[in-house]
Amino acid sequence: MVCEIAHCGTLKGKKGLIVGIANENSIAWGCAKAMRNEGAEIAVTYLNEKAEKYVRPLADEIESPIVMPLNVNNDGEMEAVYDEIKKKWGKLDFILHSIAFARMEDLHGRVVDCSKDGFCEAMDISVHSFIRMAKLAEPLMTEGGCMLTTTYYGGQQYIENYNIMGPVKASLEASVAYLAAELGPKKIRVNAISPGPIMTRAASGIGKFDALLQKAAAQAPMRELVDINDVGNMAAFLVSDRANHISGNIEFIDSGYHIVG
Ligand code: 0WD
Repeated sequence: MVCEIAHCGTLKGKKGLIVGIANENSIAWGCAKAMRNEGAEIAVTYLNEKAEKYVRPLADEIESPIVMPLNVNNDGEMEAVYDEIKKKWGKLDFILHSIAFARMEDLHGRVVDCSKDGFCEAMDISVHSFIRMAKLAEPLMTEGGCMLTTTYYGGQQYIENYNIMGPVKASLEASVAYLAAELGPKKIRVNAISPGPIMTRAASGIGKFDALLQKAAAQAPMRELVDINDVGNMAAFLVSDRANHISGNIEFIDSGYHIVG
């Protein structure tokens, strides 16, 4: 039983795929909980065998009927997930892409020093995987749908230590606009959520992340950090019919930091 608060089931009957739960601190987990609380059924993936032991108990908690491995680097794994969704559900209402990757030397180095291979790998895992997910979801979203990804303010302006992830997130945000334009006629909405800094495993790879957290807490208009439940509530709203004309947006959820940072 995951429901801690009374809910009105805004996602009752909806079926979604969430990619990017690594553990209970993941942004994707905050989204999964909030969406399940609103009545959605959720397919969950885990990166590999090592990750499975952290992800499977969480998937059980939200009664996920589909729990499968997905490393977007591995040919065929994404297709297998969508095949299973097609077989079990025959349709899909939403997807959440909440993954990113860059090699340590690129994450900690200057953009100007980034290798071609490192650049391509970061773009492939963090951006093109979203495009691939969208392509496979499109035919299953016969009654429209919503596609979400996760970005960061460092894609819009220079943020110290964000390094190669800045250009990567800029590309992800541009992809959101183009996918939204292309899929809009099929009533498929595409948006990105842009949270303020949250301590997660991926975040711990960013240099001086503590300083980023402190700065956000001190300077955001609301003087507060956001957490994965805040992001989850926003995501659950965006995939609901209540958001049915919201598309092509970068939705900040950062206590207002982006207007002062
Ligand atoms: O402050 C933050 N934490 C913010 C994160 C602020 C704004 C945006 N974001 C973004 C991240 O850039 C990312 O796109 O949110 C997304 C989710 O990140 P997260 O929740 O902060 O981090 P985490 O819990 O680590 O989940 C990301 C996961 C990976 O975890 P690990 O810890 O193993 O790096 O992305 C997955 C993996 O589970 N991932 C992959 N999944 C499939 N195939 C792959 C891959 N090749 N590589 C990483």
